[in-house]
Amino acid sequence: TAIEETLVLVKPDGVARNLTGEILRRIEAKGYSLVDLRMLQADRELLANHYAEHEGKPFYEPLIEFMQSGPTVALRVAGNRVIEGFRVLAGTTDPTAAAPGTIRGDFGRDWGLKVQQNLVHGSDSIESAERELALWFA
Ligand code: DAT
Ligand code: MG
Repeated sequence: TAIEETLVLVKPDGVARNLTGEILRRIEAKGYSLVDLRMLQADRELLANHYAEHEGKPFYEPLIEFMQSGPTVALRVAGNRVIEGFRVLAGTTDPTAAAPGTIRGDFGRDWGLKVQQNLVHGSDSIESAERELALWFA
């Protein structure tokens, strides 16, 4: 297998809860390599591009609002099968249902908001990883 790169985001809830270090620790402990890192306040244009596949869905507007609520940490992470591997580390989308041992399962919960605050994003395919890395590390 070829070495892949993926985009990981520590979303505004993860940054606000001081979980950036813990999330980085898990990625590094798994054996993946951190290639690049930046902290930024995402604007609507970036987020509309990033979440284009979800435009029109009921959670889209609250998601875009939430993602602008504070700084995000963007990580370029490399390793064999890292795209799949990080999504396993992250756990399922709904943090209530995410397995313990995963980032979302250990640190996430339902806060009663319209949006799922689930701490992290990970690209879901080689194509989306390339597209998303170009957006966040332009
Ligand atoms: P993932 O982040 O696990 O790849 P996704 O791409 O389907 O999930 O959705 C992107 C984000 O949108 C997700 O992290 C949280 C939010 N979201 C998804 N489904 C949702 C839902 N049913 N209700 C509220 N927010 C949702
Ligand atoms: Mg997704």
